[in-house]
Amino acid sequence: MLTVPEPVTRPRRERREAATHCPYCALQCGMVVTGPDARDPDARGSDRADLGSEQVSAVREASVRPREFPTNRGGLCQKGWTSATLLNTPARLTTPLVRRHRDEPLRPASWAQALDLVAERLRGIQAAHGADAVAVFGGGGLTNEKAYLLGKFARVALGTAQIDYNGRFCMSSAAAAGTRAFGLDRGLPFPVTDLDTADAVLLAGANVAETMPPFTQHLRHAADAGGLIVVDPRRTPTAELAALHLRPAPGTDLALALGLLHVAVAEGYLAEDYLAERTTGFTSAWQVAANWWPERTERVTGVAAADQRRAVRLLAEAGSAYLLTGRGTEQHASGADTVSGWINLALALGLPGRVGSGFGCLTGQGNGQGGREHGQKADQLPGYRRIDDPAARAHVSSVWGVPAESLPGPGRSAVELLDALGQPNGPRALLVFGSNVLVSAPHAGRVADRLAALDLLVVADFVLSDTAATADVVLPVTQWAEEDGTLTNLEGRVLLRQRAITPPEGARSDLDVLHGLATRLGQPAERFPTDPETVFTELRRASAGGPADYSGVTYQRLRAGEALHWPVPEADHPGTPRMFLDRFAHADGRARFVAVDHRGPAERPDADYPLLATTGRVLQHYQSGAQTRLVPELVEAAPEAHVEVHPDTAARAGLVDGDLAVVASRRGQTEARVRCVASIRPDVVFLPFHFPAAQRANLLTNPALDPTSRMPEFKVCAVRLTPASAPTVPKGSG
Ligand SMILES: Nc1nc2c(c(=O)[nH]1)N[C@H]1C(S)=C(S)[C@@H](COP(=O)(O)OP(=O)(O)OC[C@H]3O[C@@H](n4cnc5c(=O)[nH]c(N)nc54)[C@H](O)[C@@H]3O)O[C@H]1N2
Ligand SMILES: Nc1nc2c(c(=O)[nH]1)N[C@H]1C(S)=C(S)[C@@H](COP(=O)(O)OP(=O)(O)OC[C@H]3O[C@@H](n4cnc5c(=O)[nH]c(N)nc54)[C@H](O)[C@@H]3O)O[C@H]1N2
Ligand SMILES: [Mo]
Repeated sequence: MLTVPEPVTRPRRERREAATHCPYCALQCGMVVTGPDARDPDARGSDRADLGSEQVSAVREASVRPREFPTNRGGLCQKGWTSATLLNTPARLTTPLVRRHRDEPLRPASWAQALDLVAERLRGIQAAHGADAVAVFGGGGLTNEKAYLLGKFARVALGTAQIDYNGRFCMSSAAAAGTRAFGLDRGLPFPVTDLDTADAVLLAGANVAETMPPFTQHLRHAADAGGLIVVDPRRTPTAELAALHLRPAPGTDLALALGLLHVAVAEGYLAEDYLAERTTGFTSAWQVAANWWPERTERVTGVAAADQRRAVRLLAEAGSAYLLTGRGTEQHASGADTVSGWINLALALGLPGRVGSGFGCLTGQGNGQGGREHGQKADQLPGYRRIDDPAARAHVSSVWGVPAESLPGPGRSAVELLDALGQPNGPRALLVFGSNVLVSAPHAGRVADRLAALDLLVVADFVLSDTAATADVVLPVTQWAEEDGTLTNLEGRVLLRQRAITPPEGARSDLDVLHGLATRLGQPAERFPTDPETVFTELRRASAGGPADYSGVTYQRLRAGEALHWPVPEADHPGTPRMFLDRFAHADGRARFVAVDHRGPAERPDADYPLLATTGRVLQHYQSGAQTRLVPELVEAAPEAHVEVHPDTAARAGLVDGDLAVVASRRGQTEARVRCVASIRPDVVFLPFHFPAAQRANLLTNPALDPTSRMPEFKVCAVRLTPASAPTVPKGSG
């Protein structure tokens, strides 16, 4: 595999450059950041009066350019190209903010005041209500070091079981299904460059042309070979690249996967030798799929039987075929079973665990993979260990120097945690690191009520996110290009993001914040190191022997450009770019078929709410938009929420393209500009979730949870569409 050595950080006059990676998604595109050097007096912003304003910005402003790296090959998307804007933004937080009462404005405070206040309030709340009265919410954008120390902080400094993170909104269903089938969850168990020679790729619910644009390079061969299949209710830019676009109704993917398995068996494509040697459980999975005749599948999903057959033939007759899933197929109350349905199909065709074919789930956030391995998850200890496993507790507690009995057990999952805030027996304080739940959590109106019921909300962020704006204490932290840290990208490759520029005065790293709070809560200083490499060295020990074993990864090896995909169990281990080639991770070495059946969405349309709403992303904005809504080029291209509607559906609602509509569900309503799209299913509308306040798509969404993964159903709820009656927002504004 192509590996590009990471150029060593080197001074270049008063500017310096660092080879690093993009702040946004899990593709972690290679880029170079150029910025003011710590050693450059002009860069510190003090004596600038003698410089003209152009000179000032030339010295102070950071910039980015792409570099060659296997995931992006010198490409970047619009968010990547504009990512330096946030390093230079006037909206940057540089001082802690505090308020004593919710009706007061946030006021600047010193770090000592802010941390003293938080520690004192946390101690008081825990003394009165117990350790679990304080909760922690993390994020998949945090580096491995931060995610690890956050989990340790919760379990050791706070002694609370109540920690979970936004990956519960993102990767949990994929992770649950992967673990169930293969014994281990690594989103892609092969490097993305393996896709470069694929003849057929089925993408279920992933719109990579907008969510990971440079990734589409890896699909070119399959697209040119006429083997790209996209499963999406909308004709997305990704579907435009495909030879075959299947448009199931939202929430019916499992029926489709069962139907395709039926066709594969009926048409004689079953990989019998592979099944016998490498899998168990086919018979029970087949008992379900046997009932999913193509015609029945067509009635439930809307995908024509002929297209189902074509899809199976394209996959089965390709020399090299892959099946990949994204959030479209996963973010459902039956998401884990749906992914199992796709895995069953991949196993039946003999794809996983072979060179030149495979199954994978596309991880979303920058550290969506590493973020789900190192203990910020409610049921987890570092190294992807289970917190209810006595051996795991013994190992990790010995690394942490605490008694195993002192570690709490599993806590509430993200949606359940948010739902319990301020309730009797629920947490009364919440610390948020790396998430903007007021915009991104389902049933956002309810989340706002729960946050308001807290005694204490503390948010660490580098900008005043929507959630931070409602907090009692806001702690200003450093961001990607201002600090070192490792991330694990969508192919399980551990990367070093290097510090390129000096943080603004006043901002502290998340590691510093955790250290400051932990010591104030009585922890020994050395238990919460602030140096990322020191934390990583401890993480390696904590992960040793676990499923996600990082023991052999070092900053030195990463700086030298080694391509280390976990597990890396020893110092001289070359890493594991391809997993499962000899055996799967279950004790018997075999992959499991899981017998799953279609259930359909948790909420159905009716006369009052006749349409199905689904939600997702646009190219220009990232997640809750806290970051990208501060980048002028991106705001100009995508200024406000829109709703994609079939022209006939719009006409029936009395709407035309460009009108402002109210979209209402059983939980709330939101406003969005109508965008008529002839290629969307007439029974479906689509809204991006990146926009704030009254434009939040999550005012609509259903917090129904998957029983296994506890992931909410972001991708389908019943809605109605009406014109925004009075001109609440003047047309054309935004
Ligand atoms: N521009 C941009 N890029 C991003 C992000 C971002 O916010 N903005 N976020 C990053 C993160 S964290 C993630 S998780 C990834 C997500 O990446 P994707 O999974 O590609 O993104 P989504 O837009 O959420 O969903 C993909 C598609 O699912 C479709 N869909 C909706 N309902 C269904 C359904 O029932 N079945 C099927 N088969 N499809 C359905 C939607 O129409 C949508 O086109 O993107 C990453 N990259
Ligand atoms: N309706 C709907 N809702 C969705 C989805 C959907 O498809 N539809 N997708 C879901 C998915 S897949 C995801 S991943 C979530 C994501 O949604 P969120 O969890 O809200 O993610 P972000 O918007 O990235 O928020 C991250 C926040 O943390 C800050 N931040 C970034 N890096 C750091 C750091 O290192 N330290 C600290 N302290 N702060 C940092 C950012 O400035 C930002 O304010 O949204 C989910 N919500
Ligand atoms: Mo995500």
